[in-house]
Amino acid sequence: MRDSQKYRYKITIIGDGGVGKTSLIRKYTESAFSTDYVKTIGAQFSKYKKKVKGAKIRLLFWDIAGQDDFLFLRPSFYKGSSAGIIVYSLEKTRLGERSFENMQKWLEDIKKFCGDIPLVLFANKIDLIDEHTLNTSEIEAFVKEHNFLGYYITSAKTGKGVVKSFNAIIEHLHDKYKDLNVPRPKVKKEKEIKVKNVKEKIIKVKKVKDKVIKVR
Ligand SMILES: Nc1nc2c(ncn2[C@@H]2O[C@H](COP(=O)(O)OP(=O)(O)OP(=O)(O)O)[C@@H](O)[C@H]2O)c(=O)[nH]1
Ligand SMILES: [Mg+2]
Repeated sequence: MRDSQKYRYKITIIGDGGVGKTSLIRKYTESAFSTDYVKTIGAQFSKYKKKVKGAKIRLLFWDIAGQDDFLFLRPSFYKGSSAGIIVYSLEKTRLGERSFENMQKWLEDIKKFCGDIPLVLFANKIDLIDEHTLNTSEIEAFVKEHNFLGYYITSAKTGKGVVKSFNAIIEHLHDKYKDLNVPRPKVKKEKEIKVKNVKEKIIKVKKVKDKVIKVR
């Protein structure tokens, strides 16, 4: 398959600080996990290649810092997102509770800058609670009310739900956008034509200038 048949999607991951955004991306892209918490500064992106139904897909995961210190930078990081993942933590702590409450804020934030892009919810850190005690009715209501594609119960630590959830959103994106995603050679060709046109224009302008000079 030629380079020309690659597709590109930007997936933006948001949610409160410490819920596990960086860890989830790392688990999916590198199968690795660390218990250390290194706060993301501003944002960081990870490139990842994947094949879906024979098509080469290039993914760009934009991991947005959850801490409010970086609030002012967010609009520029959101730009061009094909889809969004909102993460909250299931842990029974203040961080966990607040991360659920703040999902509304994150949702408004991404909608403001990206419009109606496909969204999914990840309820992370399932390993920290007893799964049998998990009541999914609140999550289901939120997802339904805001028209999310769905939700996934995940753990970046054990890997539970991680591959399945990322794959699902990538496959959905590809189904939705594959016909709109312009293969690279077409883009190159258009650019070449534009450059040619610009050159021609420059030449024409020069000629006109010459004429003007001649008239003078
Ligand atoms: N037990 C458990 N810990 C997790 C899980 N996911 C992340 N953590 C831990 O939670 C802490 C925060 O994880 P990060 O991935 O850095 O969180 P973040 O959402 O990227 O945080 P910011 O960069 O500040 O926005 C780290 O200590 C991780 O090891 C999980 O599924 N289970
Ligand atoms: Mg992070």
